Amino acid sequence: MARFVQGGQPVTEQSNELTTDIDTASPRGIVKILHACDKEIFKGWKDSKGINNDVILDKVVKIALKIKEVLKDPSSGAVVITGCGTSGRLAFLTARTFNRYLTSRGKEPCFQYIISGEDKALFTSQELAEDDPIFGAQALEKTIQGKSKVVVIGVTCGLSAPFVAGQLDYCLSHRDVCTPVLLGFNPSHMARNIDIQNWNKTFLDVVKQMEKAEKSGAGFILNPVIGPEPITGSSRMKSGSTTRILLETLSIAALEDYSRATISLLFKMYEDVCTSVYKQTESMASVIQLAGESLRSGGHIYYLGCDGFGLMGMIDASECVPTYGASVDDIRGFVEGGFSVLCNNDGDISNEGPYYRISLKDFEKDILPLIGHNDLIVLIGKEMINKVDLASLASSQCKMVCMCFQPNSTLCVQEPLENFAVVVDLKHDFSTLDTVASDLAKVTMIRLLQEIAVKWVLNGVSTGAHILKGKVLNNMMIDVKVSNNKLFHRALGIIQKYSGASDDECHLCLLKSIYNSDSPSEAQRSASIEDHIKAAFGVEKVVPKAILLALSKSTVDQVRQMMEKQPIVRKLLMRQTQV
Ligand code: F1P
Repeated sequence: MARFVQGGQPVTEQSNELTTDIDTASPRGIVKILHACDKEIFKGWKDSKGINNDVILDKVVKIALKIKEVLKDPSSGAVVITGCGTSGRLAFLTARTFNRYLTSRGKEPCFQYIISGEDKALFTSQELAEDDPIFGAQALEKTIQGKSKVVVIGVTCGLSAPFVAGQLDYCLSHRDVCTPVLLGFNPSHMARNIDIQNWNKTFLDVVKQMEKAEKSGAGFILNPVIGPEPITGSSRMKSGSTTRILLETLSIAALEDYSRATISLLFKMYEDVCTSVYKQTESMASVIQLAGESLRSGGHIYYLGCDGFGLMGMIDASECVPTYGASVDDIRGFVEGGFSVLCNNDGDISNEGPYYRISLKDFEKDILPLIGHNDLIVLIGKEMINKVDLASLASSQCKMVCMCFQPNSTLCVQEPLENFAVVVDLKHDFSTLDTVASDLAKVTMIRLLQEIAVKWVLNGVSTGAHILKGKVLNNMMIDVKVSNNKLFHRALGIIQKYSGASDDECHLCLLKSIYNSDSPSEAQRSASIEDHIKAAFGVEKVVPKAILLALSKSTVDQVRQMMEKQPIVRKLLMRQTQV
């Protein structure tokens, strides 16, 4: 078995059998397939049982107890949630939600988040910072300075990020203060076992130490196996949703002292919301159709929302850059109030550049004058109707859709919605919460359940739109950005999958593509992965080019010309091979 292919792959990097034909499905078909895939979060995949099972419930109860101990004395403790990319963004969202929760109860906020690449990474991909364990440990040390009791939840969906490995390792050597929790979605033995630059351990080595710590209650590994992602390796999707569910459940269970039975009921509520979302098959499919048309015709998609809804939009948009090699302008999100409502570590960073201008006012100033008929506006929440300049939008002839939330199925939409091409009407009955939650917990939980509903819809929209744009082959995004160690190795796996070439040949073709050279120099060949990643920055279509090089034995220039004539990589590959 070749080194890079499926059999030896961790679950999060495998291809999901349910989605093999997602690239040729209709928008309606895409929604159905995504639902089948998301069901695995709750129902399990192969021999694994999903999240609502005894092993996971036991661990959630134990970790929640540790968090509760910290919450007893918030001034001397902290709950730190940390991660890279999507995982770091979800860490930020969770910390923000539960600090507000504590504040509204007159308590001191003590949730903290760390994201590799700092706050710029909340909105734009800064993946290289993910590969540095020492940086991770330093960021953690700074965050918990002066604290005497800390729970550190390190999120890395693939059990792979060196940044998080460094932090867990730090915790394991500061056990008097720190209780580490590793959150991810591979079985422990599938943790990444690849050398980490300037470090003497692999991620797997750290997991083994964590396993020992877990035996004495000094650490926890929370790693339900929920099956591969719908788009191979796209951990923003199922893994991201499950990260949200687990982080929120752990936090609310600690704050409200929930029993194991209540925690199980909360998981069931998330599952019910997932079902309600995908009941909107037709309207979701219509939005996907519009979104696909926009991207295909060079238009843009703009998500506009308040508070957590707006943030979900911004996060979904930012993920499309590394996932689909999209331009930052293709899909953007804006939130009412911008930085004034964010509560982020670095405050207002709008002066960092145009992509950090994130408020509705910024949208009206920077984007609205340029909106045209190819663009799609997605209002998240009916309240947005009164917050945007609908008249100007309507006169620009852009397409508009609105997502609404109905607390139960008996209410119907009253406001005039005739301006909208599609209304996604997310009906859900939250009354089960009455039996378990205090008033404050209920308000928070409803909002969180609505936010995850937004996540499912937007992930479907942006994924579907890129599929319709021709970015996905079978269920694989082949034009992946080679922007960190994990993605470098994923790139090698993709080149091998579609070319069938040997490990060495794939590696060489990747270097040829990165360095735009038929014979990379000795210095280039022997450079570190980090150097290759730096060199790949800004180089277009690195992986498709490498596949074609491996398949066709053409020169870099010839491949470049082929790609200029036929930009849709799928069609080019189909010419070379039967995929
Ligand atoms: C972290 C991450 C992903 C991102 C991309 C690169 O992954 O930044 O969020 O989408 O895949 O890696 P992980 O550490 O959570 O596995």
